[in-house]
Amino acid sequence: MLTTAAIASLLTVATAHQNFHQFWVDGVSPGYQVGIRMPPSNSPVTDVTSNDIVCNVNGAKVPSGVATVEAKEGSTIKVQWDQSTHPGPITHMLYGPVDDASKATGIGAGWIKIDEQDYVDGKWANEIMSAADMTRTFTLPKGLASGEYLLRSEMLALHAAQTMDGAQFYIGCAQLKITGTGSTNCSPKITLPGAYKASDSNIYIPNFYNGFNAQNYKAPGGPVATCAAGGGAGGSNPQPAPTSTAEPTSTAAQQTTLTTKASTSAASGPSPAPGGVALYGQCGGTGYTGETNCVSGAKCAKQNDYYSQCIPA
Ligand SMILES: [Cu+2]
Repeated sequence: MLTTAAIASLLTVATAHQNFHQFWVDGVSPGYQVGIRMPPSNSPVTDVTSNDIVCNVNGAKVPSGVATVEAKEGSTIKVQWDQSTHPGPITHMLYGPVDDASKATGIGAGWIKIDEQDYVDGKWANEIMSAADMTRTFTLPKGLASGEYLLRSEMLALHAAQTMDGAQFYIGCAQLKITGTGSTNCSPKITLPGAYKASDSNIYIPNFYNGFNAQNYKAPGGPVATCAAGGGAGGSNPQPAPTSTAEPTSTAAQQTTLTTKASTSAASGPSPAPGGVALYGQCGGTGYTGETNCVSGAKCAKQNDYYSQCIPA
């Protein structure tokens, strides 16, 4: 039986679909809907065996015509989605390296999970994101091989998961050009489509409104990857979470530093740096009013109309 509240939420959700619409790399965004393969609508994918499960409807159309945005291993990534009242997790996956992200469909093997947030302290990821302007922040793994990648952001909505094929997958893929120092082999690898089955216990949940315990819920796709070099996928994954803030491991310390840096620059905007903009910082683009000179050893390179970035000269 559905409770009155559950029925009310079913009635309101029809207008609550969502898209992944913007992201920031180390506090800098290429712009609204820039660098992302935007689907033709904000409707969900429900057939997990369809190619649409990879990068949403039309997401496998290549060349994509979408800008590829520079990042580096360990970069802090912040994604922003449209407002969502659908209960469920958010997951991030990476596919690559490939020569040209704009020509990669992402269909097949080669994905790894780098970030996941499920149900924490009585709140689903969408609620936690809602309290943070619909954003989720995580880091790219360390030790990645240089090259281009697809970054897949998935919000799985479970409000109709009590029905087979009722779970709703909202998906967006961004294109990244990542500068890395390694050739890290991360595992486990995920194949899309293929990794998800309609009957999986985290996709089809008959008792979702009747006794389901969300505490133990884990999003589809298996565990967050671990990487041979550099240790851990680098995601700010809260689950293995006997609070590690006090733990003096270098990984924890670095993640804290990165997160702090990102929120500082997001809050203060482009700051005029003495000697010029740091490597990989923004140095130009529509609407940009900050410093346009790069530090010595770097030059300002146009990514797209919205974003120029300091890259090694
Ligand atoms: Cu919806």
